[in-house]
Amino acid sequence: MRFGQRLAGLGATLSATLLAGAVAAQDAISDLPIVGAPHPEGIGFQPAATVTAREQQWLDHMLMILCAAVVALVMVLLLISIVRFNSRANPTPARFTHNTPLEIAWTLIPVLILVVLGSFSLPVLFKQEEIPAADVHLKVTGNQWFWSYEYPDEGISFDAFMLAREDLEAAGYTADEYRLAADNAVVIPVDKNVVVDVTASDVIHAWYIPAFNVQHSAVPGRIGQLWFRAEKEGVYFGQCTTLCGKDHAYMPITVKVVSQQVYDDWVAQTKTAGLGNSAAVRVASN
Ligand SMILES: [Cu+2]
Repeated sequence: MRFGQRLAGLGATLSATLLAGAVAAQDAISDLPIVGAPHPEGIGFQPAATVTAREQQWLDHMLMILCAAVVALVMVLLLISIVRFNSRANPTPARFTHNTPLEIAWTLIPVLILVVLGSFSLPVLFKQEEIPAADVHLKVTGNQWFWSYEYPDEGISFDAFMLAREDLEAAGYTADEYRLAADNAVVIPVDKNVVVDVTASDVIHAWYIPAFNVQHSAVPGRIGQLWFRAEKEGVYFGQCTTLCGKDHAYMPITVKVVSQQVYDDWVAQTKTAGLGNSAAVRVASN
């Protein structure tokens, strides 16, 4: 009897500790700031949250400057031609057909521009394509119209459906995050290499997180790979970016980047308790 009581007491203490740990992990996950989200009337990139995103954004800005310079040069040459060589200003036009130095110049300068473009863009492209050793391995499957996630090394799997408007507040989101927030978020540790296998179960989808600048088609029967290393804790939103049917706009992606400790707690908690889905959303989605 006494032993039984002790055992019961020990069990209660253990479950209270586990519960407290689970609640702490849940609080740490739901208190994160929203970092990667679109803004009304925003036209630029979301703040880069990975090295590859920063490099790609830098490349984009550099290319914009280069393109603007080329456009400006062509416009100036056009204007000079219009003003100086119109029929009134220049009634007897020159009749030569070749100018060797000029032809060499307009061949070499574009070649030089292309070499500059290639020398900057190829390393960025290769860095994105060379998949490093994974600290966390994630498998993503696109479905009509929700995402399934699997952490093969941890034995965790769950589905993620879009949160209905009325469920946003309870899940820690505001009305602005409607169609961005999913009922279950992908949780990953900060400053760790996350390697993602991307596939689909029915039609082609695409997994895209703007702040990480990662995007990959999810093709049934094929596995694509991408990787990222998020530098800042917070919530990041993404979307399916391949038109995949009538509810394509209603399968958002929510990624939560947390500390290693919170991630470990989340893994332990999810392994034992699992993750459910919002029933209302599931019915609405099907
Ligand atoms: Cu889609």
